Amino acid sequence: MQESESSAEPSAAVWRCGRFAWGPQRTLVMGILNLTPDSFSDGGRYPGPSDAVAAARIMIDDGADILDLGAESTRPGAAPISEAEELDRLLPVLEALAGAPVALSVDTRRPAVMRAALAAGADMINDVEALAAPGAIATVADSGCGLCLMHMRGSPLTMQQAPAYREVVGEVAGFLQSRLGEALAGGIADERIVLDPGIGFGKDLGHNLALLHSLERIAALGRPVLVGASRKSMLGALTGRAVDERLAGSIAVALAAASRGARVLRVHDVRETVDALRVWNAIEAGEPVKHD
Ligand code: HH2
Repeated sequence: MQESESSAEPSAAVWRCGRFAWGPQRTLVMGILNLTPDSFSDGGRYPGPSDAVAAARIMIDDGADILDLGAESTRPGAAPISEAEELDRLLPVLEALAGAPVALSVDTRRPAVMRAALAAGADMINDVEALAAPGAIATVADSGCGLCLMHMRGSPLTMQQAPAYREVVGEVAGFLQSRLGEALAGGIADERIVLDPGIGFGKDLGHNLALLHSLERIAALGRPVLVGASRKSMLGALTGRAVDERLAGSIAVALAAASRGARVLRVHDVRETVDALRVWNAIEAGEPVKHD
């Protein structure tokens, strides 16, 4: 296991993720690698596995800590694909990247895909359904993989149809606490888990802003928090910019999230986010921060 940071941390502060373990000293960057024809921002960008692997290598050079491979779009309105199709898109790329010097995460909701991904060398499972599928918890329990439990209201097909909450932060925190409890009861060590409020998953602009504003309440659940807001429609609503013009907005939300305790940022623009975090981290520390 590569200990990227000091192992003298209290255990609640450590996040164990397959071959890696990180303390809270610096915010981690997760680069998005969508192997889909229809993702909202980068769908269809990589015609074949070798194109995706080349893009992954660039993100690694740019300073990503984690790569998140997604073979099924979960954008609002996206229809599910078959398990065979998901595996066909995912495995050639994952196998080509096995052993890479970054954690390899797989964004999936299906236990069979989780199992195949772990066998092919994945360090992490990122599940937008927080391991709700029957058998999902048992599938990952015995591995040492990192796990992201995310909040979503409804399914990608329907989630943006008038989402409503009484008090969005409390409800999202309550959901994540309950899924964390289920995972622990299923034999998963808490130090493997990160929690994600699920920006844009069954939330309108007000809900997303409330969650980001009060991110500390999610962090108060005691696990590292992951935030994925890169290029999302909330940034379009705030700036009027098209998807491919949301870099500045994405950096702003990344730094705001980091300043409120996010430990992992899921982003399309790795190089720019890493640069922004290096500057922000150094100012927070009052001195340059070592980057390994
Ligand atoms: N957002 C997307 C997909 N997976 N996983 C986590 N943990 N958090 C997120 O916010 C999140 C996620 C949607 O973004 P993207 O992958 O860019 O698009 P698509 O779902 O269309 O592939």
